[in-house]
Amino acid sequence: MSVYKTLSLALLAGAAMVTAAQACETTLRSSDTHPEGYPTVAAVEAMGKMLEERTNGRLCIEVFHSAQLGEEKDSIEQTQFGVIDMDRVSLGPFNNIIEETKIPSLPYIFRSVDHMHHVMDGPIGDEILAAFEPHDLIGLAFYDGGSRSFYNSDHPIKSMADLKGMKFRVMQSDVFVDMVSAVGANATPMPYGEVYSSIQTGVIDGAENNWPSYESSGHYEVAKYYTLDQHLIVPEVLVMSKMTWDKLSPEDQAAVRKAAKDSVPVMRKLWEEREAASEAKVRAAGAQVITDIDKTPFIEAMKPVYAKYVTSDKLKDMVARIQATQ
Ligand code: GTR
Repeated sequence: MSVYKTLSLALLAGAAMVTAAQACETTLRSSDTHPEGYPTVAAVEAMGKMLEERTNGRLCIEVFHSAQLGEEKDSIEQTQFGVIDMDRVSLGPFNNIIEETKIPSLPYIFRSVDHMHHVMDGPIGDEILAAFEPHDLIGLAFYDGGSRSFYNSDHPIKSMADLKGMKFRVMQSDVFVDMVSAVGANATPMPYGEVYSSIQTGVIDGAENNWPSYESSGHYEVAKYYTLDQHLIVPEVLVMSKMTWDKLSPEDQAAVRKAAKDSVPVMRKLWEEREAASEAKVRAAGAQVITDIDKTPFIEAMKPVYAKYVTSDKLKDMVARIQATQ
């Protein structure tokens, strides 16, 4: 192909991109801590495509992945202030702000991922989404975060006793600090982006997360002992800034809500595939996975966390309804 032809093709492609971008009247900026291709990032991109089509280009979404707009705690504040339009975050970093989010963040509250889906897809999920509004955020949809387990750089954890005195990074939430103390270890809350180097330099012994995060963050390279104790099944959430929301017409608000809900099955499918792929990748890279772990001592030891955080009648009722959900 001649240089001239290559150049003109490139110019044409550029022109097409400009037209596509210009076709969007409003581009919503959405934050995510994960890299391109991660299920949460891909799901919000899929939502953006649906929204663009359904609003005839009135609304588009641009996902800023890899924490380009900041770590989760900061991105939440920026979203409350309307600097960021949308944010895809774990429920964990909301725990210290919105009390309802503490309940699905309790250790072993869900019996399985299916149980979590039944709860979060129903009225309890709706109540939790509604709890965001007084905090200048609109709760749009829940995504999957699988189950989280402990991993570390030092030795295989085969029972609770092996955790004693170790230092684990947790998300910035008091619930998780107490959860780790309850099993005899020490918790260090810190942003996700600091975990790799903190393990590498020995500031902490390890952290806890699901397969896709353990893999995509590269933490398995510096902490190869992964124990499948599955202490948390914390859903993830997609929120919009109330300031952005209030600028949208009722019609566009409905379109945003619907596209967010419609992105959930897309996300779940991507999640299932990624969980399997991530597990296979870390195992092939030499991660030592301890699967035959008795969870009962962990469940028992973590019970005081419920006593500390489930104090009001409202929260007690929510826990009881979750436990009664099949
Ligand atoms: C991941 C989650 C992120 C973030 C991260 C963390 O599983 O998808 O939103 O919360 O964990 O541990 O900070």
